[in-house]
Amino acid sequence: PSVVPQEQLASFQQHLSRSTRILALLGAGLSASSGLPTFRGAGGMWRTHDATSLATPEAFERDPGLVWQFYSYRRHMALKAKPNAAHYALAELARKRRDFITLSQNVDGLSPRALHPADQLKLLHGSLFDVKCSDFFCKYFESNNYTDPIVPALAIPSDDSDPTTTSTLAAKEADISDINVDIPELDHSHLPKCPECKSGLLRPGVVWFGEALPRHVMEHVDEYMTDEQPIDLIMVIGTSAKVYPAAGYVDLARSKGARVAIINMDANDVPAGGLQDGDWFFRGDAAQIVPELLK
Ligand code: BJW
Repeated sequence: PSVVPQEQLASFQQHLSRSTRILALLGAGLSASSGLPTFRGAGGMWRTHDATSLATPEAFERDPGLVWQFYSYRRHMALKAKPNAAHYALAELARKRRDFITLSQNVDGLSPRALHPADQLKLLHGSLFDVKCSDFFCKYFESNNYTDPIVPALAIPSDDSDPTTTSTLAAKEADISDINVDIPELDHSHLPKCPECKSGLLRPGVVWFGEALPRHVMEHVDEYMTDEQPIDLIMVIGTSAKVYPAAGYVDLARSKGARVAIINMDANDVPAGGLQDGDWFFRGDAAQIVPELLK
């Protein structure tokens, strides 16, 4: 059965069929039904830490071991997760419509794994599977590093509390996002080192608060946004739209004529400025709604 009101679905699909320049802005809610937690609201805590408080250069400076444990856990979970029907539907739309560009805030690698055409997918906040040197003066950067764990000290410990686990069975993994599971304190000697400068620590190639978004990505997005052609549609999928500059693309697209379609679980999570005439709000799980909208 359809999860989308038929009248709204028809008007959205009619507009989509007439649209040429189309954008999607993606957030963590897109991957929620693949089993990956979002940042804000329920699930936004990692141990005692607000997930966003670990996504800063200051947190890495203060305790790189803790920040690596957080990212190593997320790399592991993302590798175990599978793209959902929405990732596939967006990738399919991109293959059909070459003027459709996806701006993703997600770092989980699920859109690339759904074979979203790479030239139409802009990773605004980098990727968990990019790794770079944390030394400002060293330019070492590596993409598609799927080594899990990236160093032995970051291996997920096994869950010794599970009585069914024996040394001959595959050990059940402990959930280190839970504060009741002990994790070791890790210092520089345990963490991945830069193979180029040999002194800096490696860090995840994601964009932390206060850091600039990747230059080549920004240049491409700026070019798309400043093109004289109007933008017809922006789909805002599974994002609280509170983090800039990403959130600002909704208004920018509006100013270029775009109609806005929001797909979100939470009726209150509308972009700054609220809902406007001509917007659609499709409430529910993106993994169900997006494939239906794009059918
Ligand atoms: C579902 C669902 C289901 C759940 N189906 N829906 C202008 C104004 C004010 C502040 C600023 C500004 N410009 C810049 C700033 C500062 C800052 C900022 O924006 N702060 C705000 C918080 C106020 N921005 C920055 O610092 C950025 N850098 C910058 O501006 O640099 C300037 C500069 C220029 C030149 C030189 C130097 C500097 C960088 C921002 C980087 C954000 N990074 C993070 C971490 C990435 C790494 C990692 O993953 O760990 O990105 S923070 C985190 O938030 C992550 C996400 O991509 C991002 C957005 O979160 P998202 O995806 O929206 O997730 P949630 O959890 O918030 O929302 C989930 C949504 O899904 C909810 O709505 C749910 O309801 C919904 N949902 N299940 C459908 N099944």
